[in-house]
Parts: sequence; structure tokens; C-alpha cells
Amino acid sequence: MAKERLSVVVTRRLPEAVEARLSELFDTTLRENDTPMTRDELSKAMKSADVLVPTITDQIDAAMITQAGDRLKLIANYGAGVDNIDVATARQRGVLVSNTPGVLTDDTADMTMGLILAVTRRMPEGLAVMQSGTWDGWAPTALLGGRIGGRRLGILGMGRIGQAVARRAAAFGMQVHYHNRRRLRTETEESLQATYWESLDQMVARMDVLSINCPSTPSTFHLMNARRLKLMKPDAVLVNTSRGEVVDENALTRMLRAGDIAGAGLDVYENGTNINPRLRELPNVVLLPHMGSATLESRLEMGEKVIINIKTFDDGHRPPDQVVPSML
Ligand code: 8YV
Repeated sequence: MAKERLSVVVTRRLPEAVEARLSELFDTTLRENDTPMTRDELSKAMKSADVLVPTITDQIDAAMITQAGDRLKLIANYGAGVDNIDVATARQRGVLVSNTPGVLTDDTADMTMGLILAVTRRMPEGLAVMQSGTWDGWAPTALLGGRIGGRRLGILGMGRIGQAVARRAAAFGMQVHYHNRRRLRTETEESLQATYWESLDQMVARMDVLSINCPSTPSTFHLMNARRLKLMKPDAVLVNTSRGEVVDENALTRMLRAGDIAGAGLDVYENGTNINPRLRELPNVVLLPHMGSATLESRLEMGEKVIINIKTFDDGHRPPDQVVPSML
């Protein structure tokens, strides 16, 4: 007798090829429109499926996991960060969690460099002049930014993405510094030409550009709080392509408004789409709508990872990208 197909619920619209392959392999329920599921819809989905494929827009907290019942076996997150999932509760309840690491590293690192350049070279101000139709030609002192070559870049969080940023920054002639929970192996440090700072405070105080690349966990919440932000040099720039929760957004906004730091490039925000409105008014701030990994290639490869994680689980093995609490 043929084995019964796993029932899989996908919470958001994914690229067509990913949805098609999921439907071929599993008894897959796809989302009709691309709005995030309500809590009620999510709760129903978790009760009815063997596998849930959520994204960052789904809050899978302890209550959600507890109410799911016995059917749910795997939460195959479409994304690398799992801060939207209570991984510890899932583990206690015997629900596996997997993610999609690696495939969005380069795109996110590219976007980090894009933000560093956009802020230091004042690209949005240039774009605004062109779009307003008021450009009256080249001038020797117009829109002067700063050269990134030779500047000190401090990377907070030297995992896959942090290291990819380091390689790119070195190619741009930046001096690379980093702070991480664990110091990298000497060979890795040497190959990245990166200087380790045990004290985050000391690193922050000396950098020209600070890039946030650590995950959001209880221990990284507001790591860049008001006190630490104040340590930054007044001509420094902060870039965040990781998670908004790592930076105290209101404190950052106050400092930007007061001119206590030179600029910021943000792809992520502390309260999702509810952004501090004052950030939008500042010319020295570049805001992006969480698009660090938004390439077609990365979205397809994320889908491929989700499929491999579910298929491997279905075949009776451990999903290759299983996340366990001790990894966080
Ligand atoms: C994803 C991300 O697009 O994977 C991550 O952790 O931050 C994003 O780049 C998003 O999370 C998909 O769920």
C-alpha cells in the first residue's frame, strides 16, 4: 500500500517553482493570497498539518505550539532566522524545527555593502535631486560623501553573513574588525584580515561603520542600547541587515536627529512595519523594506532547502538544517 502523503501547510505565497515542487511531493495546502495568516488561521493550520512552512511574518510562540496537538511534527521555516519560533517549546513537545541557512548569505552581505555605500555616498539624496528635476549640473562641492576605503568597519556577529560582509569590505579597502560571542579560529581571522575585539564597547567607540549581523535572541536584544549607541563616534554610520530588535530604534532615531551619529542604513526594524516615523524624515538615513535576501535566486534556494528538509524528514531521517535550542 502506498504511504500516505505528508500534509504540508505553507503560510505565504512562495515562488511558483517552489510551490509546484511542494505540491508534487506532498499533500500541500498553499495560500491563496499573500497576506500573513491571522493567529486563528495559523492555529488551525498547525492543528491540521504534519508540517508547517512558516516565514518571519508568523509568530509561532509557546502557546501556538502547545495548542497544535499531536499531528504537527515539523516546522520547516522558510528563512534562516528562527526568532519567530519558540524552538525550545517545539523541542519539548517533540516538534522538529528546520531553517534555510547559507543560501541567503551572499545576497544579505551584498545588501549590507549596498547600504554602507548608499549612506556614506549619499545616494538617496542624489536620487531625490534627480527625481525632483532640479539638478542643474555638476558642481565641485555638491553632495560630497566619504570614501569607504581605509575606514574601520566593525562587524557585530561574525557568523556566515558577518564573514561574507568582511570579505566584501576588505575588497573595498575597509579595515575589518569584529565582535562575536566566540572568537574565530586564527586561520579564519587571518584569511578575513579581521581584528577581534573582546569588548563590544571598545570596538563600538572606535569604528567608522558598524554593521549588525548577529541573530535576534534574548541575549542580543538591544545589544545596541542607548548607552552603547552613545559610544559611537559622531561621524560613524550604523547599518543593520539582521534584526531590528538588536538596536534600540528610538534611541538610534534620537541620536540621528541630534547629529550624534552621521547616518544609518536599515533593512530591519524593531517593531516590524511599525517604524519610528521620525526615521523617515532624515536625509542621512536609508530605509529598506527587509529586502536583504530578496533575490529570485535566494528565494528559490530557500525553497529547495525547505523541500529537502521536509523530504529527508519524510524519509525517516533528521532534516539537514534542524535547529536545536543549543545552537541559538
Ligand atoms: C528572509 C531573513 O527573507 O531568512 C531570514 O532570516 O531575515 C530574511 O532575509 C525571511 O526571514 C523569510 O522568512
